[in-house]
Amino acid sequence: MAVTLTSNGAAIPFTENYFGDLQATDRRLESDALRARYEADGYVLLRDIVPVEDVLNLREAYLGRFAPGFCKNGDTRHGAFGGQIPANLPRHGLKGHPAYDFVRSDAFHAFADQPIFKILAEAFFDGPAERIRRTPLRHFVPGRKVASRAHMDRTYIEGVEADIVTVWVPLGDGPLMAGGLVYLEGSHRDTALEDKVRTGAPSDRANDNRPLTHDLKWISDRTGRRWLATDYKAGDVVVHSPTIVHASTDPGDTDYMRISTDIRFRRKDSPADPRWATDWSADDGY
Ligand SMILES: O=C(O)CCC(=O)C(=O)O
Repeated sequence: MAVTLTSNGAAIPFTENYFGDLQATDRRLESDALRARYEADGYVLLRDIVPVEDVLNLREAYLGRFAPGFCKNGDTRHGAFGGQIPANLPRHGLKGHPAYDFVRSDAFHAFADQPIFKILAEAFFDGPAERIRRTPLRHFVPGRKVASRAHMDRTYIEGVEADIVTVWVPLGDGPLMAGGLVYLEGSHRDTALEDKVRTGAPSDRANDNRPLTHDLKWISDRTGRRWLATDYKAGDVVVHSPTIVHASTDPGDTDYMRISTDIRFRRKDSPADPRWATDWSADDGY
């Protein structure tokens, strides 16, 4: 039977017209070869690059900040949703929500500051990199039709495209059915893309014109491009360009919670966007 996915409630058939495979790159490649893949594809998926234990320790440390009952069977390391959201829990990432304090914790900063991410960024810049402090934590709870809308990072952060890179890190496994990140194939090279999609795009956010659309099928039809998807595993990372369009699907028939973070770098001698110089909160407006 054909599977239909949704993203923010908008349906997209899970067929080969709309989806292809996000291809992993061999992590043993030299920097030049990694850079060539990044330039050609707009992303590089590297499997097994962060020790799984480190990723699961961070997942557990974050989910351990929620009230008992939030995780199924109290298992904060696995992190299936237990079905109970505390009545007084603020919206994700606002002051008082665990994500707000967590991105300010030593454990989170130590994770983001581990050398491998900077080494990767420097390989893509072919020069020194500096980590950008504002580091969002994403957390999607099954049963809700809430996902990342189709967007490009360059809409949100100032800087020349070649001077910014995002390392997207799933904090745990990230099966597509739990709402993993998907990339619009070849969109980073499509200089006319915004012109094509800025007019007439369906939007579920009348007051925010930064996302391109929440309707992944519409943008695929409009651009003739497929979404590239994969089942991520703890330890994987995707390094992506600020010009590639990406989004996520709603959690499907699973109780596993998708949690991830976006660790960003800028070329060391490039101008810094001052709005990104402090820790993330969901209402900081960027
Ligand atoms: O993890 C996600 O769903 C999307 C994160 C993202 O694309 C972003 O922060 O730019």
